[in-house]
Amino acid sequence: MGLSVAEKIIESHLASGKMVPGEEIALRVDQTLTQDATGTLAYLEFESLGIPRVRTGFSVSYVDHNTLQAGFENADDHLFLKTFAVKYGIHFSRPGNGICHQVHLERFGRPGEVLLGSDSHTPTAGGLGMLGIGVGGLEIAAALAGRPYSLLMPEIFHVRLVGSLPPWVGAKDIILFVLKKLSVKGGVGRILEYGGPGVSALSVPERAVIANMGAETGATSTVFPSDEQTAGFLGAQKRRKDFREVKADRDARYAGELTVDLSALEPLAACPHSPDAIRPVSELSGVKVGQVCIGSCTNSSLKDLSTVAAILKGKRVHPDVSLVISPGSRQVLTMIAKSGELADLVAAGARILETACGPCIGMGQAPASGGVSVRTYNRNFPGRSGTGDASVYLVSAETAAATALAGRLSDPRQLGAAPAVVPPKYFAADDSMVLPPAADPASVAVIKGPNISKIPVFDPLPESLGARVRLAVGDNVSTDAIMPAGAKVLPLRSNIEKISRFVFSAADPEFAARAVLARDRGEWSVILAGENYGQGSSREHAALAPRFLGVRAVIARSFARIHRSNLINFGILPLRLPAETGEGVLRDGDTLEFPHLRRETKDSDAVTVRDLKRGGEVKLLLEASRREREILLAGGMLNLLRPGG
Ligand code: MIC
Ligand code: SF4
Repeated sequence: MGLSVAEKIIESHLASGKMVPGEEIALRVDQTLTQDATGTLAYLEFESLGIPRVRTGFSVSYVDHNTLQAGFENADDHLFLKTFAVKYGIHFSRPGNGICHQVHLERFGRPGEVLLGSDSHTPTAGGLGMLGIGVGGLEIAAALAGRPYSLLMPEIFHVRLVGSLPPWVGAKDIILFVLKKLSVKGGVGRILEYGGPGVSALSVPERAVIANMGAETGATSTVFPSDEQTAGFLGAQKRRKDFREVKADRDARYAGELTVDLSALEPLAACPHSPDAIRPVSELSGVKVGQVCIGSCTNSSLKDLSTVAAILKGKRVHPDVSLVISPGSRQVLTMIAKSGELADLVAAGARILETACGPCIGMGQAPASGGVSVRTYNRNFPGRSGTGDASVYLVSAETAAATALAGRLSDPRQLGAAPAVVPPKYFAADDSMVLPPAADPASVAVIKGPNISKIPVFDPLPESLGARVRLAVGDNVSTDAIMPAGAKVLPLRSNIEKISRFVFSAADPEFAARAVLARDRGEWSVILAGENYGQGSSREHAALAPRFLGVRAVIARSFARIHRSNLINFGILPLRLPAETGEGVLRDGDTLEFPHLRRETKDSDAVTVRDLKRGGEVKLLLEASRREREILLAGGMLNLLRPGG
């Protein structure tokens, strides 16, 4: 039987297991990437393993999230990351070099290989025919230690593209359409593999837009074939030698299929507050807009910015709109500077930001109170922009530019003939902002500022547990809601005690204080949730900080993939409430007992919980592999990985 692109990559990296959907497999990892907001923890975790040098083929530590440096914390983190990287054998991409996913696509990704990244948008590399998987920092630490990465074999789901994109309709509109069809949980347990006759016309940066935002469907990854487009892109990046063709066999079989007729697509927008709340832009033209943001790892390539520059050239941004643009990489910024497009953007009234994540993660440019912000980004969860009551719409670069001119959400098709943007023969390839590992590691001292604290050590799972439901939340709770980011909280990423004070702060400002008081009395906490708990970011802080506060279990209807693994890795039980158990059987404030917790975690699919006040017993589902059960019993992965663990 023929194989798909994803299966070919998986088969050639299989360290253990069988390629049967749902079975646990382990993959050899070729490359890793981290960014600063998750990287400090990943490297502190790796450090605690006592291994002198990383064992991966190629690893990069990027700095792109925390570049505001409003206090000493971020600069200290950067210094730690730099000294750590060069000492332990990791490349260091300096702040200013660009957003990890954009730079990795341009400079380091390789078709047919496996990339593990401590950021949920690592699948961006799928635009090159690479299998990129977003994971928590602990998984990176384990990969750096030379361990294969374990996951459940996903189903391979085919997204078949037919026809060709009409003028003014971009790659972003394709993925917004897919999100409309699949929803924010439709990709869970799947790899989305793109194929069909419509693929060949899409350039690598366009494919990367689609692969990037596949993360919003909950998919494990997204892959495109590696073909003539890939060869052309790598050639233009002056690294044709990295090209390898990876195509699906003609008789490849898929677990499911969605056909998208590109010719029938129109400009789309994800409306507040979810990436799957999709509507045609043409129906939203009444919406007045105060801010337009162009950039992020989704739409900040040279193609995107050249398109925006062509649209804005000789025109002025609407007087009620603040237009901010962050180029995705130093390469992109250099090229638009040389071509004069940067001058066109500035002349039109754009505010140019650093090549970094910036407003996408709430690092500056929070919208006005009750404001409407239109962004080319990938997430519009409530509060993520830094303004609790702002409304954020996600659109293509074309729609964003048209909107910046009109002052209201605007269908770019009204602008007349679409600009023709020709890809460059060669990109301005320059890796001088990427520091290689030190030739003499012993001469490098790792520098840790005062905000960089030790990773807390947690106890193993007890025989039985008394706990209270400390918070009840609804469906699709994102990691932004559990552990907010933004300019105030991000600088605390290297200090678990300090950052834990912000856990669930938007839903319940008193949550952390109550949980700590209870923890210190010896009473554990449980979170009660609905479907798709923990969607979004890979930040393991959303598991580690609650665990620090005394959360020992989350009871939900279902979990997002990366967050579920993060919970297990920090010793928090992800327990599912069976479908037949009605609402209200467990409630906020309930006093619970797990009488056989350790025994059941060891080898049972059901975990018993009793409600001590109202009476009654529920069997919760624990669907975990043997490896995951061992981690839970040990009280977290670090207890197993540490020397003597
Ligand atoms: C995000 O987009 O939410 C982030 C910030 O890039 C995160 C990582 C983080 O929280 O540091 C992600 O997507 O994994
Ligand atoms: Fe950065 Fe935003 Fe991309 Fe996350 S989604 S990596 S914050 S640009």
